[in-house]
Amino acid sequence: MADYTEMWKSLGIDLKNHDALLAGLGQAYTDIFLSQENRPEGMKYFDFVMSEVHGLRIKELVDAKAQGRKVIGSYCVFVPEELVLAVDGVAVGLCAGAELGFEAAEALLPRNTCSLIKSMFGFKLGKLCPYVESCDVIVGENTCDGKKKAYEIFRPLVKDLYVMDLPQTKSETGRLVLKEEYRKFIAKLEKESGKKVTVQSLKKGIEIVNAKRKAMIRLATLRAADPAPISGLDALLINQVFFHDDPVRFTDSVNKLCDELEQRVKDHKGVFPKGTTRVIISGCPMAVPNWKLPMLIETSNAVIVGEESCVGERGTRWLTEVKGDTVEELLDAITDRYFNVDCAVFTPNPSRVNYVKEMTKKLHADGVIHYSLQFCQPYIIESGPVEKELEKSHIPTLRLETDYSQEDVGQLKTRIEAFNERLKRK
Ligand code: BJ8
Repeated sequence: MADYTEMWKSLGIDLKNHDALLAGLGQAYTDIFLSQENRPEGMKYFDFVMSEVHGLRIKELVDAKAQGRKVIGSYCVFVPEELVLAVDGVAVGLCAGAELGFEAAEALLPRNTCSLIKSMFGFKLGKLCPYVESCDVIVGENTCDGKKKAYEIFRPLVKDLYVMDLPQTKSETGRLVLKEEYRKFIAKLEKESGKKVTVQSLKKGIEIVNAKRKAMIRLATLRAADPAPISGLDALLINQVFFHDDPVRFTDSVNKLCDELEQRVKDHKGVFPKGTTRVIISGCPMAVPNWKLPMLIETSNAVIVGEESCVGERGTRWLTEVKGDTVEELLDAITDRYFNVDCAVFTPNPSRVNYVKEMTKKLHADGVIHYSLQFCQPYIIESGPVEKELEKSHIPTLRLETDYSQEDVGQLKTRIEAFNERLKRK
């Protein structure tokens, strides 16, 4: 990586802490990703992206800002990238996947707050994340109570926090709330960027994001093959990079990788031997560099073939229909698309478990590992009924609760291995 010290300094990054972060991240990446066998050649692009995740990509953001484009950060898949692109902005997902700066975070938040929220604070308070520091606007959303209340404390810490309200029911009123929130968000984006959302710019934004999602759907579909052509770890990584990378370049790279995976499937070539136990992960999103659970699963004689998560199919499986010739009609199409997202903050939320069942069938999975972050009420509470429903449908399910620490690695590994034994006897 080139020397980006001056760029990081200009963004106000704490260089000492940041150096330690990059060193830890680099080592973890080598140990977890580069040590895998039979990786597709196409993963080299994503290895490169990760090696430059705080370098080249940040330079691109800085350059975009110099050209007058606005960088909009978010923590949730309910924030439509289409709208950001329609004002020629750059959308970045802010990751919050590491146990960093937790001490500082716990001075502002209760200890029993989920790791994702603590990490969001930790990165900001520790001045560790050049993405956060590059944002002109950070968008929060009223989803779970944890995030909703945490944003009140987060507001004074950042330059411009814009909080979007979200419905909690899939009702006609709920859809109306979402549409009005997206309308207000357009107004905010237009004000910040000085650019108008037009039919043309919105259609272009929709097409770019749809192409990105189509590539991810193609990737997800290829994972139905046995042997699995790509590891769950690599597929998760691609889902994580989805939130940071330039969307057009990303789409191109995923499609190139899929060409290679198609050939692998034809040649019956995979990352694990044919017949390896296949699992799906369902639950909370896994942000970079939260790789603990997938690493434990895939080093326990099982392969992950799908993620029912916002960093996974819940975030990518729906396209926005390009229908309508007015901004209003396109806004309706965008609202319809996002209103499908079956986050556990919705009540009731039957489509989520139904989709887990569908995924299990189409990806030929042997079982489901339900992953909740500790103190995440929506997913922990929903995990009980999800497990019941899946087991009723003869889909073995393991419920795990964890955080970003490494303390429970041994215990998790034992439970995963016991679950794999159960799947083998199925
Ligand atoms: S649409 S899943 S990205 S809200 S883990 S902070 S829920 S206490 S992340 Fe999410 Fe949007 Fe929903 Fe998806 Fe709260 Fe749970 Fe923490 Fe969470």
